[in-house]
Amino acid sequence: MHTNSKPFYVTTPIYYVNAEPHIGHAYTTIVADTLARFHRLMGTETFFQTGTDEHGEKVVEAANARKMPVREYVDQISGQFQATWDALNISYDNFIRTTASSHIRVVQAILQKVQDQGDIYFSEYAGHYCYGCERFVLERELVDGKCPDHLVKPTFVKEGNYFFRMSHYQDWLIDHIHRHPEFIRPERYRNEVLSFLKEPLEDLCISRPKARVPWGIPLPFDDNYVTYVWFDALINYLSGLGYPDSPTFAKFWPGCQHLIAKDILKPHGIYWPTMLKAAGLPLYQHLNVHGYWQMGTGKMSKSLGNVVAPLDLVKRYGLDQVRYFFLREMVYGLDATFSEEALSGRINADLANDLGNLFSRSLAMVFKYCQGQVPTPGPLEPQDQAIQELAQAVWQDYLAFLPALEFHKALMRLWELIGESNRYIVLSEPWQLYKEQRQERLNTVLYTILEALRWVAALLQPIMPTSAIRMLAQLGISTAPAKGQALATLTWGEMQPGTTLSRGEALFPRLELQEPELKPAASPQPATAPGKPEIDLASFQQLDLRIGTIVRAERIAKSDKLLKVVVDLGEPRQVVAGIAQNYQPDDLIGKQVLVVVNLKPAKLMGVESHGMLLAAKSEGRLVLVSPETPVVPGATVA
Ligand code: ME8
Repeated sequence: MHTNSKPFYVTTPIYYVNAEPHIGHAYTTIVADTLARFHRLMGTETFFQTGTDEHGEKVVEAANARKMPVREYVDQISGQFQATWDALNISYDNFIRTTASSHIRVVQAILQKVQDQGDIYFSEYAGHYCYGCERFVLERELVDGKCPDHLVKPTFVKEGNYFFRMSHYQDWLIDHIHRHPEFIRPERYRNEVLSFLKEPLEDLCISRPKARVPWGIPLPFDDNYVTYVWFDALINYLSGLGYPDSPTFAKFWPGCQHLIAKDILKPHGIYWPTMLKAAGLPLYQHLNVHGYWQMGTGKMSKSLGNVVAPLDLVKRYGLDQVRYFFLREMVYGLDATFSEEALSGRINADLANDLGNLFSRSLAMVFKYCQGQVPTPGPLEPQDQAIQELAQAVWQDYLAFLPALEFHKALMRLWELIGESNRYIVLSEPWQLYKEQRQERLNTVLYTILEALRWVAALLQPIMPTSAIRMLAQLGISTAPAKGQALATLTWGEMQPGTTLSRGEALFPRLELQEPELKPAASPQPATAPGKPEIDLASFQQLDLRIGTIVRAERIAKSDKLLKVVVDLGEPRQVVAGIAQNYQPDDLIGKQVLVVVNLKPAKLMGVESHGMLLAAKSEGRLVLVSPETPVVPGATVA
């Protein structure tokens, strides 16, 4: 089968800490996460690195603008990136920061190596400097005299600096790209780099005078200068693996694949390979370049101030829903337009209708006709065989599309299996078979559907990890928490008859489209309770209410009212609840409670609270509100 034994190393760009994460960053990081999960599920040893780029003038400016010491500022924003990736279920193995001493050492070692072999020289330089790009830009790159990425006029700068003899490697690089057609992909970006290389390549200025830019890595051979931020940043891909001596470096570097958007094609497609060559190192395997998420017509970017924060989106639409949308909507390599309408449209059509309905109606039938157990199939008829064959063909294609970054195709193909399974149910009419007491035929049909669903769930694991594991669990497939179901060895017919299934909440609840905006009532309304005005439905719908299971509870020091509680809502969440006089911490473990999850975070007695537990007040006591029967943690309340 498609097992790929060469260890796989995937990287995202290390993001600048000059502003908070937005969905452009989230996209690249989710793609990397999908690839990492895919390769792990294929049985390939995998290393996934992301991180933050913390040197350079822009970062100093951003810290100054917030009146913060630079060190404190970079810690804060880097922490926000890391927390965002944790909340998005990003399974990175290493989060690298360029201010870490382990990285600084490697940058200096590489500079020294390149210097020793004569590829670095000192010279005066005058040119147009774009502070946004943090580099000298060429006249011909400007549009109307402005940098096309930052829409500002570059500044004329003249100073003595160190240069890397990049021009020396021009012919070698052109030859390498010709001989490795997939080195830079998709093809349009390979062509873009080749067309850039048709002009004579200039040497790269790799230093900044310390007097002007103190925040950087000192050159090992001249303490008056710091390293240009790109020469520093690109080396993260080596330092994160423990270059030069670590076995991790030896194992993973040959299978290195970078993910970037087209904004940083030149540093990755030209500077980086020539730097590696000069340092005597083998090149990365693939540079995988994607397009931009656009808002309306322009690129979403921090400098243009039109960004969407990933966590806001996830709070509103659900994590796996957003992950699905990103991968289904954008053709890797091309630009795509982001809108909440497109997102909610996909959620309702593809997830709630197609997949969610298929899953819930199938499970409902197994409960109704087979006591919730996987039935034993009888002899197969052609239409059963057709589903099995389709599943196998879809799987094969999926295994080819995913590593080729053709996520939209992989998902379209998978949705063919979902569509066909829905049609198969309609044509096979299980309800009729039940009425006619054709139990064996009914069993075969239901078994076929359950197997198809198992394949769908297994193949969705890299893209929608939480939902896929939840589906597999409901299908009675127990997977070790961090492992999931292997993809290389999927075999039809492995579901064991007699296995008990479990029903749960709708996987992907339908969204109410065009929610009316929350507006204050035009005229005063009769009060329903003292001090509480009547509210309209839209106001109520602003509340995000969920059921969660308490997994930890403890007293808060010096408080006789407050307990610190951790609730499992599909993900853990800490809430401070004023119920210490009515509940012992130990009695709460395993209890399901009603939680307001979109309450603004607050600090109570110095402890952070992200939500509120709801309790009835009755005769001076607080009684927690719980669902009538247990439900899946994270279930919404409507
Ligand atoms: O360039 N659409 O960091 P950065 C899609 N520190 N992806 C987008 C995007 C958009 N509208 N906006 C940003 C840097 N991205 C350097 C990298 S690497 C050695 C140093 C994503 O914070 C995309 O991956 O500006 C893009 O390449 C990256 O964020 C730029 O991040």
